[in-house]
Amino acid sequence: LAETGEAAWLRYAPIKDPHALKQYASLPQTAVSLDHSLIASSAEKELTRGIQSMLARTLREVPKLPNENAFVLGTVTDLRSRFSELQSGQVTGDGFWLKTVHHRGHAYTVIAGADESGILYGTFALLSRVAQLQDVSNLDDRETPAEPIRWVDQWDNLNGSIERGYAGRSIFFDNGHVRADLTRVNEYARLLASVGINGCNVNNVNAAPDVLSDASLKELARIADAFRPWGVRMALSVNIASPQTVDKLDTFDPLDPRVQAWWSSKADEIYRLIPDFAGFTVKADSEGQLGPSSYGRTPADAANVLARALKAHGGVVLYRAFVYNHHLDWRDPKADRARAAYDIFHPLDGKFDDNVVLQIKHGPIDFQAREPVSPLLGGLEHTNEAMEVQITQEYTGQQRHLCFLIPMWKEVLDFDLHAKPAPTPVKDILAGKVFQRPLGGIVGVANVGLDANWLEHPLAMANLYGFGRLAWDPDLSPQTIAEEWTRLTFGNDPLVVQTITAMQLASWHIYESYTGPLGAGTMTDIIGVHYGPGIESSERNGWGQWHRADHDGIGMDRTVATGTGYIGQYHEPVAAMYESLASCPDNLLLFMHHVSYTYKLHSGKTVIQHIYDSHYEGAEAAAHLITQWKTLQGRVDDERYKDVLQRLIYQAGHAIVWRDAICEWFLKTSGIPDEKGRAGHH
Ligand code: GCW
Repeated sequence: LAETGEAAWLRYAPIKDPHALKQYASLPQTAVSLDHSLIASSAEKELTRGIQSMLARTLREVPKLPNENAFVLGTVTDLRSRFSELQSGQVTGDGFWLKTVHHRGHAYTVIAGADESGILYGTFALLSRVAQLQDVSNLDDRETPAEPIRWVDQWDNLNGSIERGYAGRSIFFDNGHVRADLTRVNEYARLLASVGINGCNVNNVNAAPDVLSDASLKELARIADAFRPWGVRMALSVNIASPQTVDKLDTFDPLDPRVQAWWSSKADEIYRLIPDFAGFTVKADSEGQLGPSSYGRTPADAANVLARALKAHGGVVLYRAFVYNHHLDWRDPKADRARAAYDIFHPLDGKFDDNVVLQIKHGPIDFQAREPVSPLLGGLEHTNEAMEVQITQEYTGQQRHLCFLIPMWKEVLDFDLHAKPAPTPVKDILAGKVFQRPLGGIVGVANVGLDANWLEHPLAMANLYGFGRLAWDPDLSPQTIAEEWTRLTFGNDPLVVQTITAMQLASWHIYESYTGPLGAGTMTDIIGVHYGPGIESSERNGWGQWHRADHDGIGMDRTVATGTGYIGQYHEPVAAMYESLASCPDNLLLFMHHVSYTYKLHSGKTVIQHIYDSHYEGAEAAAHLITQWKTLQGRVDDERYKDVLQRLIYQAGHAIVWRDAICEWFLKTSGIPDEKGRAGHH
């Protein structure tokens, strides 16, 4: 398994380096878990498995604290009574404390969790350090996750297909049913747990109504069973019309008492089958899904009914703010899809119950290669928030192009929305620190599939890994995350670590350069697959992903002065920065303003010349990825070497297709030649 993709970053490759082996020789030979929960027992088994695989040593698992060096697993509360070293020091949430404790002449490597999950997370953290050849002989590390909601969503359909999934069929469903064999589901939960993810919504947000039928809930409970040993709680996407579609009520009006009673008894039924059920995700009044607007009710009315049904059981509702009119009038210069989430949800601030969380996409449109931070993230003071990001690369190359998204998410997490006079970066808002919210977090749409690599491209797994790491600790740097992932996935050879890290860190910028300029959006096919160049497809239709490029200029005027007014949804001084051409950053210029092709950027180039240059540079940089990868021949196993190589060759070719499609289109449309004479000469 170690060489195949299935193991992902949990390869636990045998450590051969003599110096490292010596360093670990003094690690205990014995392990004891003083906690007897299911999750702690997974932790103990994982520890044994990892040590066996990396150090070829079989741990003796004993029932009581032994009179010899040992790994000791337990909750902080339990272990405090035994080890005075753990008396002071706080660990909360699902956090852990790794500590080397000297007691009665023995050295104990203590893995203490704030709760059972913390024991498991601490175990994975310790094994990760060994895999990265770090010193673990004198530990004293306390970690607490930044936020309570660290979920992945899967857009899996019950027929086994996955909406915007690029790595094969569903690991959960086939042919209308939960699969008989859930081995991969168990493996997936283990991977998720290893980076601290504690929830997984398993079905498409475009939810099939019969998900909540009695028969399907019984099947779904098996998935929750497979998740449970890893502390991953299952959530479900629900269709707001379910009372009508599942049980033939003549209404799904959230304010109708019969509808409310229906949701409560449904919740009771779910918790009888799945005691640790996490909650519901709701996509309503969006892209054809029914919603409360059918009865003139608000999203808060709908969310609260579900929330009240789940509350006594400890469940939450993640209500998606991705609500917009996809039949906008493209002739109307004031129409603007980017405004929708804020316009709809800002007025409802304070109307949602405490176990409702608004799930807000990180940008105001839809996971483009470049977007500003959603102003709604800074526009709610009395509402819990979770930010939604997309691990599956819908608009960012569909796992056929390398695009490491951690730097993008990190920019968003660090962005100060100035929601208060003191700094209010998005990460603090999500953590509930800015407005003292009880809940909050981050949700990544993962869409792994049955493909052996989970995400198809071996290097794409860094996005899933990094998502979990950032959800746990948004202060980690993209560089650290890329290095960790590379060491765990490809080993500790310094050239391998350096090269893959450099490739990953450059990849988003490279992809952005050959696909879409200056914040105009990814110039892809908008109507169907969202793949490959499709410059005109975003225009003259109601989807609202317009760039408005014509003969004279390009860009959406979103200013308050002359445009759609979108910029007014930001607090000052963010609004002023975007409103003025003088201070608007180049990389978002065309998102915020409509300018002529000859407009001069801060960089000194004209917009049109920037379009030509960036696309040529991007395609060249994509070709350079191949050169970089080739330096690793013989240093990574052949199978993955060849696999990645052929994908990079494809990407470089497709980057040329993108470059030429975009440059030729702008050449024809603007009539302004490329001053370097390249565009139009292929
Ligand atoms: O990005 C768009 C996708 C849809 C998706 C929708 C959403 C699940 O193209 O496929 O539907 O967003 O997030 O709801």
